[in-house]
Amino acid sequence: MGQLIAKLMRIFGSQEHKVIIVGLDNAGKTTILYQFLTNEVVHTCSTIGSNVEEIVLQKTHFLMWDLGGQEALRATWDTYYTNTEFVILVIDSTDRKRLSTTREELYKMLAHEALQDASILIFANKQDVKDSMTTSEISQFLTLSAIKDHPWHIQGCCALTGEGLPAGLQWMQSQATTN
Ligand code: G3D
Ligand code: MG
Repeated sequence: MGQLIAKLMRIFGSQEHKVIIVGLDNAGKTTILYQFLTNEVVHTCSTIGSNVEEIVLQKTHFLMWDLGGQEALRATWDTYYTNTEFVILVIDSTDRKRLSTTREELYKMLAHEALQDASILIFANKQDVKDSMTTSEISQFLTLSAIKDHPWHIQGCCALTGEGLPAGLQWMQSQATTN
């Protein structure tokens, strides 16, 4: 009965999917959140704590938590994991130096019990910048093809123009409706 109700709620689109937006500081997380929300560039300040907004795509409701990415704040990410269905990992594709830190954070999350059922969307952001890393370079560095226990998808994007963001959201929506 509970399952039937859950299914009906999904069909009628009233279920809210919890999403956390993570990534190192300056990756573009807050810019992405507000680009989703308003299709405009919002002036961002460094996020202390979190921003939360509801994004609706064709009756699918996502409650998105944008978490602070500075080192001290990363330690608090796991307090947001309960009931998270989607992790959006935002990467600054120009930041070659810190990609290994991102990889560590990614594998820590994948191993976390509370995220066992979460799907992972990786945004390779700042594709507008010349010489930024391509999605395939990032995929290789992060050895994404080895991730078998979570659905994942990598999408190049530019948060300033919004390019690539709808494709990422569409992937999330397809995951939300098939799960
Ligand atoms: P964060 O929330 O992950 O810490 P922000 O990151 O959203 O605050 O963005 C950090 C900086 O990167 C901002 O610049 C923002 O404008 C810039 N940025 C975000 N996305 C892109 C992108 O796709 N391309 C480029 N070129 N810049 C981007 P400022 O100068 O305000 O600090
Ligand atoms: Mg921020």
